[in-house]
Amino acid sequence: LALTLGPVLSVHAADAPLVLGFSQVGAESEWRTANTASIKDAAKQAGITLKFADAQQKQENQVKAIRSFIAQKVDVIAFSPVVESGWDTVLREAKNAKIPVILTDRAVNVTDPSLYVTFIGSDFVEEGRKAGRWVLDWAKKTVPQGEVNIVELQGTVGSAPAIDRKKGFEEIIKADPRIKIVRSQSGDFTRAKGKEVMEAFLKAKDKKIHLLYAHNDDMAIGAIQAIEEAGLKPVKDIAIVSIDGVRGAFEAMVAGKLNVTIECNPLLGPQLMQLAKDVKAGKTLPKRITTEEGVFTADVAAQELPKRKY
Ligand code: GZL
Repeated sequence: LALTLGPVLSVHAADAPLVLGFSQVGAESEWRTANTASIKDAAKQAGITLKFADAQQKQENQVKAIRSFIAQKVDVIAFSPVVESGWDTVLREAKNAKIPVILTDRAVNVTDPSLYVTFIGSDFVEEGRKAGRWVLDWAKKTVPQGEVNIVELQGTVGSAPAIDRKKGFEEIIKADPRIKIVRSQSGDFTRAKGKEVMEAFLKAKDKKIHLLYAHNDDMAIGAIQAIEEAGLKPVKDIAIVSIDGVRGAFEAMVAGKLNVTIECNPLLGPQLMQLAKDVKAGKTLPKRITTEEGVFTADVAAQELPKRKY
């Protein structure tokens, strides 16, 4: 009996669609919207059954979602962690349940790296460095002498992109001692919060602000509204550098309201689905997979806009 049933069972098991549980940060930005669309479309294309949970940017909701995926005995769990720390316990529960975990977009700080199989996402430190290099060049050309005061809109407190984009930027701008970050606060990656914090920066009126460094385009777009409402001109009065490369950023550059955006690719869906299949098939994967990204300045925005996929 075992002999006759064996092949049938194995054939059936091989055909059952892979079930992937995905815990998403939230819906805080254009980048996130594009990232979610890429994951959902790619699951459909790949014939993968996707269980998708939106955490509204709360870590406890991501922990709950991962526990629910474990209870449902999904084949693979993937998630974009809203913050770096606090994952050891729930990832150990997944490991004990023999469910492999793939990290996408953002990294985690865990004591035991075997708690996840691989991490696919951008190099945020390099993104910060790219922004810093653009600012060094801009400062030389635009503010030839005297102090160069920068205000910074940080991403979500404790998130890998916020920590690393700050780190990479500061590593580069220290080459020019005239350049100083005079105010820095989190705008939580959203337009609304970015506008609110920029309003506060502008009200302070203690130092002339030469440039805004925003950790994502959505906060930059919010800040542009604050700058205009304060009767100032974005780019002309306050230069603006941001990260993501979403459609809104290209439109702002075409309108002459943003200087440059550093690309951060959200279209990780197809690679994630292939990784889930590889993990299920027992393949060994590299621990870290990065995505290639560019830098887009206002002078190329109009020609690039029609080509953008997010
Ligand atoms: C970066 C991603 C960040 C984006 C923001 O990979 O984690 O989160 O830069 C998004 O737009 O909110």
